[in-house]
Amino acid sequence: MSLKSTSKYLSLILRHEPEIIGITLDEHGWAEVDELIAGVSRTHALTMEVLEQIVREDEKQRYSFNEDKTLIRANQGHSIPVDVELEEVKPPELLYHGTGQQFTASIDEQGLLRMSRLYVHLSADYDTAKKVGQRHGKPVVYRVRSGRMYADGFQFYRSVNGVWLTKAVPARYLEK
Ligand code: HQG
Repeated sequence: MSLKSTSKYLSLILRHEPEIIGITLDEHGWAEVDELIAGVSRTHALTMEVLEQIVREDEKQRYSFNEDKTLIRANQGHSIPVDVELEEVKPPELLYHGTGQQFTASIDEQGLLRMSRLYVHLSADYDTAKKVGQRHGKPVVYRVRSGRMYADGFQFYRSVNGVWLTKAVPARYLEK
């Protein structure tokens, strides 16, 4: 089993379905490291050393340990309602959102909705957004006029791994 597939499985557990290995997350999204390793290692080779390597080397820095490494959580991307203590910050003038061509008619009408996640996910750069879009098919990148949204009172958050989050983006702030 590759580290990548183990990491994907960790995302599923720590963002969406901890119950598949019989664990729960606390209100801040933390899982007990011991319980996580015990649950995951039933199907994926996982030791503390491997978990530390994943947290350290993950290309998007998706996970964090607490100080004494007894707890672990995903930094963003959740569908279950947890409060990962996101930092509310003033966004840059523009942010980017990549999606699949097939969603654009709906997005042009409704704006960006959070769908199954807690927030709409935005990127600081075009290339990252394009890669996110490719996950959904033929990629389309929207420019989000985040500076204007902020001036209009919308709140933005930046996760510790640098992903920008907001509750929704009305269509009037989008450009293709
Ligand atoms: C689309 C990955 C129709 C939205 C990435 C997206 C990201 C609409 C899809 C993170 C819509 C939801 C999140 C509307 C939005 N009508 N479709 N009104 N509004 N959509 O996977 O942003 O690798 O939940 O455009 O890198 O693709 O997992 O969100 O295409 O940061 O760490 O609905 O997940 O990170 O898809 O991806 P998702 P996303 P990881």
